[in-house]
Amino acid sequence: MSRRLAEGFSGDVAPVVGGPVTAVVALGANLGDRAEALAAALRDIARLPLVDEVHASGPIESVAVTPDGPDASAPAYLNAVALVTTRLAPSVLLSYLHAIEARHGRERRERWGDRTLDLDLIAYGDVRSSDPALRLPHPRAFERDFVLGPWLEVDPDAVLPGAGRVDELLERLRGSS
Ligand code: PH2
Ligand code: MG
Ligand code: MG
Repeated sequence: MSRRLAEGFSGDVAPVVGGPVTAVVALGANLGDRAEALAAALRDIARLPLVDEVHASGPIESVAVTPDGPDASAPAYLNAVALVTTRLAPSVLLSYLHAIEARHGRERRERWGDRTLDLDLIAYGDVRSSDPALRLPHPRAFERDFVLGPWLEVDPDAVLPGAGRVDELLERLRGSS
């Protein structure tokens, strides 16, 4: 039962006790065969237990964003977003995402460094959490066009919990750049 899955889960994220929830997962890669890494990750996510559906955007190419801003001299990213309908509790889904990253050769080295695969949990239904182990929604999603753009493609009415409609956030972001 989904209620049992949530046992032992600590933090202020509500565990899953009801039906499936739509989670938003951002995918990114800027090293190796980027398209294959994203496609393989989507296949892996679809095969997870308690995942019913995966609806992915097409891939987009984007300039690498570093702590110092966009860096056109770094390898470019391929990014995509997937809507994942699941009864996995958010912390469990996140653990699976980390396991998929590891299977695809991801090493956790420098923050925001180049990577073969990055899977970020952007939102989980309308849950909001300040737990440092899993902040929801993702605290930087609102300022990342490579997340908001593909998200809008798969859900034109998407809302980022606590921040507003994704189409409006994207418009504001593009207007300010
Ligand atoms: N991910 C990062 C850092 N910078 N830049 C782009 N364009 N796309 C990303 O997915 C990305 C990034 C850290 O997760
Ligand atoms: Mg990331
Ligand atoms: Mg990440």
